[in-house]
Amino acid sequence: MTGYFQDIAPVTYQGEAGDGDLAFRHYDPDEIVLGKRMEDQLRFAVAYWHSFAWPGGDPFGGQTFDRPWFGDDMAHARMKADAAFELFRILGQPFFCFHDADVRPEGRNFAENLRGLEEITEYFAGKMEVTGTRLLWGTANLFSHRRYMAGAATNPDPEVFAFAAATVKSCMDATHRLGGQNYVLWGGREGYETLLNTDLGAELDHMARFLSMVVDYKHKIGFKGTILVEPKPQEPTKHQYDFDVATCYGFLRRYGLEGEVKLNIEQGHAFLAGHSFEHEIALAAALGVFGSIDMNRNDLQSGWDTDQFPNNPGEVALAYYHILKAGGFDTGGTNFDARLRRQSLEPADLVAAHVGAMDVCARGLKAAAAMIEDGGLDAALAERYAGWRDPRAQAMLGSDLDSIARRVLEEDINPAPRSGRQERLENYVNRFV
Ligand code: XUL
Ligand code: CO
Repeated sequence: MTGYFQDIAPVTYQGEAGDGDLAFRHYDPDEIVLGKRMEDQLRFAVAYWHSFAWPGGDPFGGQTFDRPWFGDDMAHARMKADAAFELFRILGQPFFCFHDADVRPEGRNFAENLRGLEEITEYFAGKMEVTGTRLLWGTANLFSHRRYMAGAATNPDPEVFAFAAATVKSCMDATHRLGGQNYVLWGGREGYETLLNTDLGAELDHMARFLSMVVDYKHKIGFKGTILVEPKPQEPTKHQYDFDVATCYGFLRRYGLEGEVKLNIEQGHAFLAGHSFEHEIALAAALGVFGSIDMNRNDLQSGWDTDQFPNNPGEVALAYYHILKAGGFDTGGTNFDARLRRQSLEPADLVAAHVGAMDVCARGLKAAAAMIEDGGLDAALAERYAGWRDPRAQAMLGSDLDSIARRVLEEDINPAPRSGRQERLENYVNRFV
């Protein structure tokens, strides 16, 4: 116990009439939503990365947060873990996530990093056993240290590739040891700044070999979780190879990995790629590679990755609508890869950020479930595509341009445009959120 959160009591569900500052008004873990407990539909995870490791800097100023666990040794790493598990107890969310660099001190070489990671892994294992908090995913930070400034798997220096491979092996071992449900790879610096110094084709081949080795190692150690790649179009590098869902899928297909790797889709990254979050989810589901989500949005005006906690029920409702339509989460879940505003200094701010986000997601999930139960969007789709249920339309898909052209002439096919009814559908959605 660090006592960091002092007298903040575990947050409870109080319903919409609840007047507590730190209370759930929509997130009731036991409420049944489409046949499953809400907790099991949403599968919330708290991310170590922003909630405990982020110092509160921006491009114009450094650290604003003054956490007692900021310090680069094992004693501070354990204190950080104590505070993290204290927050997990207050929130009662089922999962957490971490990067290796968030949880152990930065060693002088790989051996020191490994020792720190192994030590904290055992410390986590003890705490997880007592508290019941589980690991949604583990990952390696292959982007913060200066050795990775020109990439990890795509670095022109093979020694960086080797260091990164050893690091990922150690993080997969830790994730496996802790019963992680997934292992994530976000290629923070797998991309380039200028083609003047970049062999793009070689870098893509190296990245694919790296990912294939990850898949091979998963099978070798008997890790049953899902390997997830996280798309992001730019930031930190100008051109990132994992641009969006479509790009990642093309990459996986090209290298024969589409049956082994799924995607962790982040709302803010979808915005950066010029897509809506639900587009990315629906596309991944349609391609059979939907895995998990990072539910943190960007500021729509600032145009960069602000990693805000979600605060718009309408947006998250459409995301969960597509997740539920795709059958819900399997090994994935809802991770808050989100940071506070840098002025939010009080321990209660960190609790409030998660409470609000969990409630926004719960509200969105309930709205999505209600839309599914009502069936209005399904009915509208069925009507819009009704023509394709005609056997002649189906037969056309198996024919050829010659025969289609002949039929258009013979039957004088002359289609009349029909309304897309977008406003009416938007109004329909707003009735549920
Ligand atoms: C960075 C980001 C990462 C990944 C894991 O934009 O989203 O935190 O989620 O490395
Ligand atoms: Co993320």
